[in-house]
Amino acid sequence: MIDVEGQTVPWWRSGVIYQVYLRSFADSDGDGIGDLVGLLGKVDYLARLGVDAVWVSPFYLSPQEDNGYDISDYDQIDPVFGSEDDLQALIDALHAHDIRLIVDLAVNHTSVEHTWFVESRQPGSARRDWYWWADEPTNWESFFSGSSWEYDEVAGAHYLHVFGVGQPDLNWENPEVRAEVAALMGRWLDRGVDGFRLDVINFVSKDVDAGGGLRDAPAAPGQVLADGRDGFVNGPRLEEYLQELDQRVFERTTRRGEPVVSIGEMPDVTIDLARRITAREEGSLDMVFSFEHVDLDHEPGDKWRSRPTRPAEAVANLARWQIGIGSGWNSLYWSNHDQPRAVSRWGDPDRFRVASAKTLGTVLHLMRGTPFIYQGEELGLPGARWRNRADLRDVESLNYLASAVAAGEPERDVLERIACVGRDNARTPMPWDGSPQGGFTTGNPWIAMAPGHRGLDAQSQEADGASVLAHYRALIALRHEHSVIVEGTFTLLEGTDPDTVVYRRELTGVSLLVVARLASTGGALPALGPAADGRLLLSTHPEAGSRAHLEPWESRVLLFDDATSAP
Ligand code: ISL
Repeated sequence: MIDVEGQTVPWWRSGVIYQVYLRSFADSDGDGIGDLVGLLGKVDYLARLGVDAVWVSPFYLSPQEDNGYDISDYDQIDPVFGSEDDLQALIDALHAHDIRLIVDLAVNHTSVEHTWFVESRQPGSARRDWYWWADEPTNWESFFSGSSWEYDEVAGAHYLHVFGVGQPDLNWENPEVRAEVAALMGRWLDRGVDGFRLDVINFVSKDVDAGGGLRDAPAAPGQVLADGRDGFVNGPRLEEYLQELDQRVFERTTRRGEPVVSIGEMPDVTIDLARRITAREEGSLDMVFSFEHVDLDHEPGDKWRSRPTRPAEAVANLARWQIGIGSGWNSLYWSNHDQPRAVSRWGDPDRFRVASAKTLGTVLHLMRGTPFIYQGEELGLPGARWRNRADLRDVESLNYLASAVAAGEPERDVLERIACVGRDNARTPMPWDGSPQGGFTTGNPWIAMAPGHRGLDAQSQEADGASVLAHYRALIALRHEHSVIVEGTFTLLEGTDPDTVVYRRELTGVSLLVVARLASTGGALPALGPAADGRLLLSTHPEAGSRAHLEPWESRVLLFDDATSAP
C-alpha cells in the first residue's frame, strides 16, 4: 500500500506487472523448456527492472495441448516446470524483492485428463453435470477451429469445448463446481501466492434456455458452424459468480498481509460491464483485460483477417476506456502470449525499432491503469514471423492451418497469415545474452529462438543507457514516483494530425503531458502553448530539445507543477 494524496492505494494501482511465459523464459535443466528455477535465476533482473509483480503462465499438471491452459490437476505442479520446493523458493525470492507472484488460472475449462472429466464421462457419474454434455450439439465454432463439440464414446454424448478438443468447459451452473474452484484457489493462497489472473473468466456463465440447454447461433448463408459467443460470453450469471468468488477468495489477505489481486481476462468485455465489475467499492475484480484495442486491426470475430489500423486509433480506443471505466480500473497492455509483439504490430521494427518500441511503451504506461509488460517487450523484441509449418507449435495455428487448407486455401496464403498473427511469433525464448541459444537453454529450445532477436538480448541492453530496456525502467520508475500517473484524471487533447497523440493527466495542481508521434514520418509539434516550459521527464530523442517538430516515433513527457501553465 502507498499513500496518494492521503488515500491508501493498493500496490497494483501504482505498480507495474511483468508477464512471464514460463516455458520460454529461462530453462535451468537443459530440457529446452523454461521452468521455475530458471525464473528464480532471473529475479534480480526483474528487480533491476523495477516491477511490482510477475504473472506466470500456468504451471499446473497438464498434457500441454494448449501449453498449460489445459489443466489436469490444479494442486500439482507439472514436473516439466519444477517442484513444490522450487515454487516456495521462487515465492521467497520474489517477496524478498517486494515482487508479488500472480498465478494464471484457467477454470472455464479443464483438461480432458482431469479426474473430474474422466469421472464425468462415465454413465451415471455423480460428476456428470460438472461439464456440458449434449446429444444434439449446438452449431458453435471452436476458437481453435472446427466444432465446439466432440463426441465421446464412453459418455455416449458430445461435450462442449470452446477452445481445444482437450479443453472441456466446466459447468458453472453447478454450485459444486463453483465451490471447488473457490476451494482450490484458497489452497494457492495458502501456498503464498499473491493473486490470480483468471483465464477467459467472462466465459463461465453460459446462456441457458428454460430447459438448461444451450442454443444454436445464427449461421451465415451456406455455413454449418457459427460464431457462438452470444451463448457464453458475458453471460447472465457472470456477475453473480464473480461476487461469489470475491466473497470466498478475493476478500482474503495474502501471506504478505496485502489484499489478493484479481485480474479477469475478458475477451469482448464491454466498457459498462468492466466498469461495474471493477468499481472501486462494489466491484468483484480489481481489473480486467479488455480486448477492444487489440481487436481493431482484424475483422470482427476473425483474428486471421487483418484490417489496416493506425496505432493512433488503438490509442484513441484506450483513451475511450480511460474515461468509460469510471471509478473502475483497467489493465494496460499491448502484448501477451496470445498477441503479436507490439513493435511488429503497431511500430516499425525495421526502420525505427527502438523509437517505436519506446513510444508505444510511453503512451501506454502513462495512462491510468495497471501496465503489463510481456517478457521481451521491454527489449523491444519484434515478432518471429514464422512462416514454415515446421516452426509452428501452437494448437490454434496448427488447427487453423489444417482446416483452412482442407477448405481449399493455398497453404502459403494461410502460412502468411499465421506469420502475422499466429501466437508462436510472440512465444519464442527470451534472449538473455549473445550465445547461440541466447542463454535461454543449454539444450534444444522447444521452439526456435527468433533469428531477428540476435543482438537485442537483455545483457547488451542492460549495458546501453539508450536501450529500450533503459526506457522501460524509466517508465516504471516514473509511475512509482509521480502520483499524477497513478490517480490523475485523463484527457485526450484533440489534434489535427491523425498520427500524433497528446494527452494530459492531472492531479491537484500537477499535470503531466504526453506527446507522441505514432508514425514513421515526422510531424509538427502540436500547438501546446506554454507547454514547452514544462519539465522534460522522459523522451525518445533527448537531442531534439523543445524543437517544434517531432521526429518519426518521437515522444516527450512533460511535467507541470502548476496546472495553470499547462495547455
Ligand atoms: O488467442 C486468442 C485468439 O487467437 C484469444 O482469443 C485467446 O484465445 C483468448 O484471449 C483467450 O486466451 C486465454 O485462454 C485460452 C488460451 O489458449 C490462451 O493462451 C489464454 O490466454 C484458452 O485457455
